[in-house]
Amino acid sequence: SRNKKIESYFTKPGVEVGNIGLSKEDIKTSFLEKLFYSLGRIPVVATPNDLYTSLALAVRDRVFRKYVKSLEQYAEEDARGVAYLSAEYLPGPHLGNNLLNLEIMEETREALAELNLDLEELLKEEVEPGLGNGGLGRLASCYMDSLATLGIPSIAYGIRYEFGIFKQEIKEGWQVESTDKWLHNGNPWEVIRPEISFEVKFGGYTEHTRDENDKLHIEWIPGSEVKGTAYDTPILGYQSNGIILRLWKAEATESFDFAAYNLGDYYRAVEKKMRSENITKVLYPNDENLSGKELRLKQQYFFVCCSLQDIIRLHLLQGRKLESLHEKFTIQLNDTHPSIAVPELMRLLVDVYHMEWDAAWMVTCKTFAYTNHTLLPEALERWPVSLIRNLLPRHLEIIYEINSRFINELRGHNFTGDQISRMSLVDESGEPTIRMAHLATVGSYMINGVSALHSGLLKKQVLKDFAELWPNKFTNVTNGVTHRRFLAVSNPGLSALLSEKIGKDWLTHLDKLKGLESYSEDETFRRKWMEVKLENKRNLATQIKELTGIDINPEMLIDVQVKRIHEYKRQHLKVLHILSLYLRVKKEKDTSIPPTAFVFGGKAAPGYFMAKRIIKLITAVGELINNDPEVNKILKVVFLPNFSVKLAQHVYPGADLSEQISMAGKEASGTGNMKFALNGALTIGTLDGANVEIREEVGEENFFLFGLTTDEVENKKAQGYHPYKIYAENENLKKVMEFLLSDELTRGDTELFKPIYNNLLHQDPYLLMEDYQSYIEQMENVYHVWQDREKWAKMSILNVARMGKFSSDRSIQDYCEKIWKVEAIKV
Ligand code: NBX
Repeated sequence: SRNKKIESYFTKPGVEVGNIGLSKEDIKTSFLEKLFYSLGRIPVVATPNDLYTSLALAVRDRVFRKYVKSLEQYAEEDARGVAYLSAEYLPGPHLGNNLLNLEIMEETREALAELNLDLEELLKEEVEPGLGNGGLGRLASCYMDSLATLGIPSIAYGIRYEFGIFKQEIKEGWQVESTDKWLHNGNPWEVIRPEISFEVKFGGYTEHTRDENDKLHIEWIPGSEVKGTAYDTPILGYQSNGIILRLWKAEATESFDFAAYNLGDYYRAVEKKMRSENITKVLYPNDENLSGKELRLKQQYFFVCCSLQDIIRLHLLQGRKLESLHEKFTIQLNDTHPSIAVPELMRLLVDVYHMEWDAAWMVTCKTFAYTNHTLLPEALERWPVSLIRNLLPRHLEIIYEINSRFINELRGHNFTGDQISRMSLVDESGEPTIRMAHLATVGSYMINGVSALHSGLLKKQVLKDFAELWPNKFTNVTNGVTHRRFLAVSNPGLSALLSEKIGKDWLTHLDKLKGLESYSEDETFRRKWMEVKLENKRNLATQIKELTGIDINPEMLIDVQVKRIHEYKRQHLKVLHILSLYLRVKKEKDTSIPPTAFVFGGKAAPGYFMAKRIIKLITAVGELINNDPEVNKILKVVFLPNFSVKLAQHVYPGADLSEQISMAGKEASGTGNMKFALNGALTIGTLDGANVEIREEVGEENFFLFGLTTDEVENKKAQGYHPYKIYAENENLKKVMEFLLSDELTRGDTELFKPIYNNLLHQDPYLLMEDYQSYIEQMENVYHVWQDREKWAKMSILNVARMGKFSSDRSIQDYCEKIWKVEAIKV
């Protein structure tokens, strides 16, 4: 009501505040205004970053115009909404995507051209927020895109890491890490919201007292406090309004500044300030669990605590009661990273808002839903009880209370003692730890895996007992990717060809791609298809040259494996295949192999010894092959440094072959597999994760399958697996393996690849030896089909035509229907 006068300007029909038009002239004017008046720059001294920032600010105004409208609408409709809690996001560059969503890509290109500027050059200037490790963080961002496009009332919460995932350089073939200073040039896409800030407590102890009615009151007396402040980034949808990505930054609380009445206290206050800010300093670059890292638990609690306080604020702001929280909000936990939210919501409801335990537990269990992203035992989060006791003493009490009530329930259901100790939230087999997956499962109304296979295994392995207890709480939502970023923005050539044939509806309804199927029989269309691919391959070759200095002939088969480096993902299986080809060319003088460029990319966790060695292996093989004139016309090996969303957008469109070769049962879903196929690459892969469903959709005749199935893997391991035997009986494999130790490859450092060699020969937990022959044979088949380009093109077209299922729009619709029961708001 205070701002009624201002509001009248905003809501007057047909009246816009400021210049936010979408014509070429409007964009040009805004761009110049931003350059002169927001940055205070004259053209002669404007840097490329100034020009980029001016354009970004001009676009941001238009994004906010839409976002503000959607806010109004949500408030009016009092709709049920989603809060998405994720410790990681990988949005990728914002500018190009926002131009697409606003449908002003061409107008902007022309406006800049009239100023003698090149849009592509400005797009290159953007530094992306690397606030995640890989698939899980990127998935969260794909989901933001679809939530916005579909008009689902939602808000995404996370952490504003000052330093994101490390920058990877390759020095003498090894990965070298340096800090990612993504905020160095400022960030035109975010707005600080100083008024949206909350206090977060840590440490201390709890005090239990009884009042005159013998009611128990529990107070948490913290040892320290920090403040979390909101930084908002609008995420626009296609032809629709946006949603907010709200990231929390840690700061010192005011009270510490005020306490500084003398010099000694002043310095102590400053020190405290620095310690507080540490919480959101840096992303842990591990895509596995790092048990016992106190700062990591602090990060998790910090962002969960701020987010829940914000959700409660929004709920109460609408004049509602906390008893109805679950009716207005559903909170999605992106893996267990935010699962401390379960006891935290209980604490807020019971201790702060004085709700009875049972009522609070009812609200809590109806509010949360949990997505699991991994079955790897080493990746499941567990926190030592001692650590939680020190950092979050009240939460430990609440977890114990939840657990004891849960165990009572199990006793009522006649679960055996064995089952109960398996299911307990507390693992007491060694140092007592809290199993966060169990906590998330007990505290949620729904639990989902991320592909059909993975969701099935979740019920058979990790959460077996829970699935027996609550069969209806388990479901599957197969992952998806935003085809707007990963096709429309990143592959304009293919997009134009698609739209020319089937119209533009695929941008919002990816299943419209089905309309392409018949064109696979059309020779002219196939030619155009291959021309577009070749152009994309040229572009990729240029990128490769710029980043590595290596020349790739774009006519080669471009065979790509980009993803985090992990033994289960088996980058080293690909290396064994490359070495087998090398030995064929070199020793057998076989020149019949079709020219192929093998492209790798991905980061290794800095403390993951084997993964770093695998990078060194790839680059050593590259050195050997790329510099050997006898081989390098036929084979090339490239390791692309610092794989990121930005780089990925160049890679997927230029790939012919997509490598999805994890050991069956290990990759929860994979999402790169979808991005490749969507851009017309064919897949060689195992029956793992979403590969299974991709193959189902595109047809088995259009997918190169190899390797053991999940069941076969299990049986093999149960029977006792002997990799050495397989090696000893396969002459070709033996030669390849011995080559790992050769002077040619190691340049005399015989120890260099021994750890990999020994591991494969004697343990081989991911069955490379077992799957080797099947892989080599399927690669021969790939080459066979590649020789027939017409057939390849047909398969490529059919792959794209049948990828409709893998849009994140479909995934979000699944979440809405199967889990959230939330409906879109029409705008
Ligand atoms: O999540 C990935 C899975 O490995 C993929 O199969 C799946 O497609 C993707 C999306 O569902 N998991 C993943 O990326 N995990 C992490 O990045 C991660 C980060 C921090 C951490 C543990 C895992 N502590």
